[in-house]
This record gives sequence, C-alpha cells and structure tokens, in this order.
Amino acid sequence: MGALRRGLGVAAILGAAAVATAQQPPPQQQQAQAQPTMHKLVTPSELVWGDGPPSLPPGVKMAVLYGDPGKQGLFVIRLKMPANFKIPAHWHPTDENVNVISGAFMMGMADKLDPAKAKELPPGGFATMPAKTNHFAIAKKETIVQVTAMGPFAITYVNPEDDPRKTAAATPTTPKK
Ligand SMILES: [Cu+2]
Repeated sequence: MGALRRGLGVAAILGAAAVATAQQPPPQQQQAQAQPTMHKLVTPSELVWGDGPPSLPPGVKMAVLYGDPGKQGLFVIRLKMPANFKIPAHWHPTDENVNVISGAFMMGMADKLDPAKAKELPPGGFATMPAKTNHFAIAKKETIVQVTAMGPFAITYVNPEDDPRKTAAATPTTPKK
C-alpha cells in the first residue's frame, strides 16, 4: 500500500512537471526569440503600407512584416515599386535576401546600374546579395519584393550623388524629420 501511494505521488509530480514544461517553451526556443514575438497571420491585403525609407529613391512603399529594419536583428519587409523604378548601385552591411512576390525585378552585381548586367527575376525568384557587395536593381513593372536581412538596414550608394538623402538635404524646403 505504502509503495502504491509513493507510486501515485511520483506520477502526480511527473504530471505536474509535464504541465509546467508544456506551458513554457524550452530554453533554446526562448533564446532564439530575442524580442517577445506575437503570432501573426496576415493576408496580402492586410499589409500596412507606408512610405519607403529616405535611403531609397522616392516612389517606393514599404510594409514591415517582422522585426524593425531600423534596429539590430532580423527583419522582413516588403517593398512595392512602380514600373521603371531604379535603385542605383549600392551595398549593405549585411547579406540581403530578396524574394520576388509580384512583377519583375531585375538585379545585377556591378558598380553601376547596367540593365545589360541584370538578371530578370519573376515572382518566386530569389536573390542573395552578400554584405558589402555592389549591386543594383530595376523594377521592370510594378513590383513587390520581400527583403529579409539583419538590421539595421543601411544602404551606401557607390556614387554618393545617387543617394536620395543627399538630394533631400540639398532641398531647403524639405522639412527635417
Ligand atoms: Cu540592395
């Protein structure tokens, strides 16, 4: 009888332990989530589009899907560009992973924007631009791409004259943000 009681007691403790571990993610999973993450289920039409960053030529729209491109850590954004939108040759401090969602995105590795050196990526196409590697892009028609990278998202143009921030700063009527 005593042995049975002890057995039941152990089972109860084990049961309680199982419940406790079920409620908390394992330690390695907690570590992987540097910031508390809420689940998210969004349809394309539910994305919230705003103006693109001032580091990109005007006309681009941006939706943040995950993280914060302005902060340290992984982020996922979408960029919507009008037809014929050009991003002159530039580089990033971290690898840039690009998924083409819609439209036609032409990308190439060169020190200057050159359509002859670009490869056209249709929806479903993918590109990785390694950190500190010069590349450029052209949206052949209205195009949406998804960019996954480690933030903060920074862009350095090969030719400083191409930097839209420079143009904005040179215009006295542009209010400072
Ligand atoms: Cu880039």
